[in-house]
Formats: sequence, C-alpha cells, structure tokens
Amino acid sequence: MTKLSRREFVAGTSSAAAGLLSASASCAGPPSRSETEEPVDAGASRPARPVVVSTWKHGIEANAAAWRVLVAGGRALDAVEQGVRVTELNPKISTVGVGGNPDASGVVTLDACIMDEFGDCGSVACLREIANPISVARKVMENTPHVMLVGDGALEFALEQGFPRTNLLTPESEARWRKWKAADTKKRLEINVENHDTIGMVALDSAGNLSGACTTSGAAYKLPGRVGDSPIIGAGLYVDNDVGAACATGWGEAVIRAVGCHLVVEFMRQGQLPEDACRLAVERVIAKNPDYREIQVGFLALDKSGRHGAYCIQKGFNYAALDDDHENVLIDGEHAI
Ligand code: SD4
Repeated sequence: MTKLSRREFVAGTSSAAAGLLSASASCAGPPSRSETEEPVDAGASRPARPVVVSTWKHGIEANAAAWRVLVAGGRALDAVEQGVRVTELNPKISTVGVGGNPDASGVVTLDACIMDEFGDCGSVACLREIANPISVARKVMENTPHVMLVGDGALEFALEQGFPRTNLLTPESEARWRKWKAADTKKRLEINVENHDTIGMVALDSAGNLSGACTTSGAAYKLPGRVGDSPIIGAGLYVDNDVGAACATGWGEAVIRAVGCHLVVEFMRQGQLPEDACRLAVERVIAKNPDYREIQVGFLALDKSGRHGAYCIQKGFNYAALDDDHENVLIDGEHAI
C-alpha cells in the first residue's frame, strides 16, 4: 500500500502521484482531471472515469471491493455497498460492524446509511445483531416508504428481509469493553480522537453518477441508545448528483450540529473544490464547538468531476483513493490544528 501526504500526492513525488502534475495544486483529484475540465454531465454520452474514496486506512480494502463493481461498469450505489460491507465483516476493525466496540452496557449497536444518484436514501440506527447494516439501510431505501428505521424496529425489519442474526461482540471487543468497565471512572477511555474510525465511502461510476455509504459502531462505550451522525442523512453522508458527495468521520455530535456533509456539498455547489469545501465545513464545526481541541471531525468529498479532497480538525485523518490512473493510495487529510 502506498501512503502519501496530500502534498506529495499533488506534487507527484511518487510514481502513484506522477500523473497529478497536471492537476491543480489545490485539488487532490486524479491527474487526468484538470481544474479546467468540464464537469461530467450525468446525461453526457462521454463515459465518466470511475473513482472511489473512503475514510481511513481500512478504506484501502473497501475501495478494492468497490472498484470491482466500478470497473465492470456497475453502479456507484452497488460499489459503495459492496465496498463498506468488507469493512463491516472484518472482525479486526473495532469501529465498524462485526467486532465493533459495544456501548457502555456491552451491546454492539450499529449505525449506517446509504444514498444514491436520485437522492433516494435509507438508514438504520442502533441496530443490533446484524453484520451488514449498510445492506439493511439499502433495503429500507428500496423496500419501504421510509428513510430511517431504528432499534427493535430496524432489527425486526432486517430479520424479515432475511438477514441472519450475528453475534457482533468478538472475544477481543468484549475484552476491551471489560477492561474499560473495570477501570476507575476517571481512567475510562473517553470518546476522543482515538476511538472512532467510521468508514464513509463516496464513488463516481462510469455513467457519471455519484453514491455514498457510511457505516459504524459509533463512539466506543457510548450511552445505550446513542446515535451518532453516521446514519443521519446530511450529517454523516450526503449525495447530490448534480454537485458532489461527502462523508464524515469523528465526533458525531459535532457533525450533527453542523449538518456537516450537507454543508460540504453546499460549499461545492457554490464552486468550492472538495478540499476547500471540507475545510469550510470544519471551520464551521470549530466555530460552533468550543471544545474542538478535544475532538476529531473529518470530512471527505468527491465532486461530479471526480476531484476529491479531505479536511479535518486534528492531524491524523487519512483517506484511501482509487481511480483508473492510480493504485489504491492513502492520503493524509489537511488539518486545522
Ligand atoms: C459517531 N461519527 O458515531 C461516528 C464515529 C466515527 O470515525 O466517525 N468514527 O459519532
């Protein structure tokens, strides 16, 4: 896996980034897409060049699964669902799906949402015992008149739709939780920059359409019943097929307050490049959260032309990017502090 800082990526200091010399220095998008290139029109006859980006290091293997769908000419919606399912099923990832950190009572509850090129969307929150909440979210979108199902209702719906019950608590996640519970309250792991790593993924397919998915076990040891930003359309994920798509990671309460991903997309609608749109949204989060030094929030955006970028509060956020000119690379998000 190649890991690049965004500057290296833009400056083309590695072979993976070489083609980017033709791109603007203010954009981390693929090299073949210069700033002056016209946005892809969904109705245009010229096929778009697929691209997929997703949050954190685990985005690398998720992107690879999404890419198989995209290179076969598949729909971005299928790509993002297939991509993040890989992360949900990986028991070693302690922040998503199977093996995710439980709530304070030791129960793993999952949040996920998905959104397509038509603006259709589906979501589940506080869902127990189901390994792939993203696919349940898609069923909510496709098989119900609703957008969001939560808790017992979401579980009942998932079972009706044929999803099997799965024990999401692995021996490792249970051991971590027991350690946390046994610790003196003051030493308990706080919900901070170290214990959240949601996967958010946004993709552009060869038809020029955008979709996105976001899935998480949420903040570790959260209060039972707590729901973060990840299943909230507009907060943890937003897609506008005319403009771009964005996903979020980090302290969900701060993202919800800013309706973060909708804000990122609106900034792109106003003409901002993806990274600048993310930066402006982070600046809004900072302005509204006096405790911003204690938290992490990161946004990742992809525009209709396939350009992408990210921005976060604190150093340490990165995202995986894959298009047909590049291997799957990890890019550091620019940060505010
Ligand atoms: C939440 N935003 O539940 C999620 C957690 C997260 O990276 O993003 N982790 O608040």
